[in-house]
Amino acid sequence: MRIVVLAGGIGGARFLRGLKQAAPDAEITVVGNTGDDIHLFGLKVCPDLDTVMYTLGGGINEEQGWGRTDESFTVKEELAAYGVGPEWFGLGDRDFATHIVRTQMLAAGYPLSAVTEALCARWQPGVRLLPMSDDRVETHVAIEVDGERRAVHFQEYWVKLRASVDAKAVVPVGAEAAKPAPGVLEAVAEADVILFPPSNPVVSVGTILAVPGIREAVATAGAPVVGLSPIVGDAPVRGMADKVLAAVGVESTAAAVALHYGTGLLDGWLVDTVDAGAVADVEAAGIPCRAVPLMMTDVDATAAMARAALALAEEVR
Ligand code: GDP
Ligand code: FO1
Ligand code: CA
Repeated sequence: MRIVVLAGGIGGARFLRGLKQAAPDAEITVVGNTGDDIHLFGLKVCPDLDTVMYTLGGGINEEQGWGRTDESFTVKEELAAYGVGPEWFGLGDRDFATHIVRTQMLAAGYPLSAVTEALCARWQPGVRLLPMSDDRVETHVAIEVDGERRAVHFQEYWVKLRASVDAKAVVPVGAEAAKPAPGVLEAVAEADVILFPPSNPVVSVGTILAVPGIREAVATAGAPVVGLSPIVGDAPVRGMADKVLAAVGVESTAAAVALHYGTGLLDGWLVDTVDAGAVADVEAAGIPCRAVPLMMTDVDATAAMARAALALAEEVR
C-alpha cells in the first residue's frame, strides 16, 4: 500500500511513528512543510523536515518534540558572546551539524530534495521524506504593534512572540512561484491513501497545499483523503494553532477545521471522542466522520489512530 502524508513538525512526526507501526509494509511518502524554514547565521534551518527526520530516526528530543536529544549549546553561547543572535532560537550543537551539511550541499548546487535524501541516509526514517518544494517558501505573519502593521517571519511570531499578539494574516511568501519538489505530484497521483495528520491546518498542511499543483493533485487524486483533527475539545492539543486559524477566519473546533479543508479535499475526518458531538455537523457538510481517541500519548495509541484513519479510507473508497 502506498500512503502519502502531508506533514508539519511535531504533530506530523508523532503521527508518522504510529502509522509506521500500524502499516509496517506500507510505502510511506511524506510531503514535508518547508514554510517554517529560516536562514540563521548563514545556515538554512528546516524545522519541520528535521523534526520528522529526527523523530523517525531516533534522534529527537522527546520531551521538547523538536531538536536533538543529548544536546548542548556551546556554539550558540559563543555566538552570543560576540553579540550575534537571535538569542530566542535554540539551535544546539548537534543540530548545527545538520544545518552545516545542508547549507554546504545547497551551496554546491544540490536541490533541497536531494539534500534531504542525503541527510536521511544517516537517519533512516523508514519513509521517503520529500520537501514540498525545492524553491524557497517562507511563511510570514502580519501583526499589529502599537497600531502599526508589520510582517514577521513565522519563527519570530511562534518562538519569539509565542503568538502573544493576534495574527492578522498568514502569508506563505514565495509559494505562488514555487514548484512541487520532484516526486511529490507523482506520489500523490499514485497513492492508495492520502492522510492529513494532526498537523497545523494553516501553517503546516495549508502551506503545503499553497504550492501550486499540490492542492489540485490531492483534490483530484484517485485515493481517499482522510484527515485527523489537531483540535481536541475546542483547543489545539499543543501550540498556538488557534491564533493562525483565527487569522484565516476559522474557529478552533474539530468541525470548523474539517469544513475549512472542505469536501473538495477531504473524503473522511476523524475527531476525538470528546468531540463526538461534532460528527453530525461534519457529516451534514458531506464529509464522513468518526470519533476515536486522538491523543498521541504513546506509539500504541498513535498506531490505533492511524488504523482508524486507514479503516475510514477503506470505508469511503
Ligand atoms: P509543528 O510544525 O511542530 O507545529 O507540528 P505540526 O504542524 O505537525 O502539528 C501541530 C499540531 O499538532 C498542533 O496544532 C497540535 O494541536 C497537534 N497535536 C499535537 N499533539 C497532538 C495529539 O496528541 N493529538 C492531536 N489530535 N493533535 C496533536
Ligand atoms: N521551537 C521553540 O519553541 N523554541 C526554539 O528555540 C526552537 C528551536 C528550534 C531549532 C531547530 C528546529 O528544527 C526547531 C526548533 N523549534 C523551536 C521548533 C520549531 O521551530 C517549531 O516548533 C515549529 O516550526 C512550529 O511549527
Ligand atoms: Ca512547523
